[in-house]
Amino acid sequence: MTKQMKAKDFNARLLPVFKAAKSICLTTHVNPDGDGLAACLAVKRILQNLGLQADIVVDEFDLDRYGFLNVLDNVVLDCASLQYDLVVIIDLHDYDRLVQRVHLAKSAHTVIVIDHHEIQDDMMDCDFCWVDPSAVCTGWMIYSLFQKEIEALPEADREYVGTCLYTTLLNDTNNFTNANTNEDAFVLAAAACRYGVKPGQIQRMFMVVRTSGEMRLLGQVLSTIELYDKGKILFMDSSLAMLEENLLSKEATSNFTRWVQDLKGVDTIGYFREESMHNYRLSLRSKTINVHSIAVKYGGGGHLQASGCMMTGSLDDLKQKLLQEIHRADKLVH
Ligand SMILES: [Mn+2]
Repeated sequence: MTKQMKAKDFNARLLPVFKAAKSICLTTHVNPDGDGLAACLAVKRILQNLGLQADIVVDEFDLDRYGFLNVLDNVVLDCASLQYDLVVIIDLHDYDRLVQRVHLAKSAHTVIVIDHHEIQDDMMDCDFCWVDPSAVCTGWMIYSLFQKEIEALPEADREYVGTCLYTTLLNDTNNFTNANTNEDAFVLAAAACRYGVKPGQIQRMFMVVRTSGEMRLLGQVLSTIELYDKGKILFMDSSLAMLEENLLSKEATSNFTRWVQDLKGVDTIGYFREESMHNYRLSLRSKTINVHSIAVKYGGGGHLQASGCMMTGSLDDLKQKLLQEIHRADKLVH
């Protein structure tokens, strides 16, 4: 049933499907990030201006970071009884990371997937999809699908959508520093500026760590840094005790790889976050090897140079295991 479409065909098919839907749900992966969530917010505002109402359904989690996008006024926290005619899934393509919202996709009349993660054997059933791993962020995909509609928005809505889309760029390019940063990123950034977005303002609101507790936690995590292979491989970790001590939830650690990914001489990063006893969420980043293939082995996924998975075991064993995986992994061809 799944139809992979090219952007142009997809664009032509999309609006009629939206207009015909009796009810619309927009959703993204568990622990929504600045790409998937802000892309949903942009689509919701675009649809509103076309006279269409859509709910954004997310898992319950700490949404404070997205306060500048009025996120609380715009999302519905998951509720088992919800059901929609059309479900649009942004920034993921598998059932795993939909978690409690799988029933939304399975009970919908029509399912559309818009994503840029690498596909394994994990594509969910859907009616239309556009999955393009070369897309810088899903915000860019939304921009290329709805550019005409965005240009036609009233000024305030256009600026809001621009702010959302700029946030997706900041999130997935780490402020234009990740390897995925390409010409499209700057085309979208330029459009956002034209819509009234002030890049420095959004960067401060979205990316600068704000609380002293978060900074202290960051310091503790950085102090766990261990180097291997003459400094080319960097591991660090955070424990539940560190979170408790700083009165923080696990959300606080979500972007910590950003602080180490450009260190001189470091090619590959593994960040182990303790989620429960002997359960670690592993974030992988690399300039030189395919970390996606490692993540997939452990039931995770993501992108060639930025992926994640869960690993179970003692931290020391997991580090040894990961070192072996990194040594065996395919080199990336640049
Ligand atoms: Mn993304």
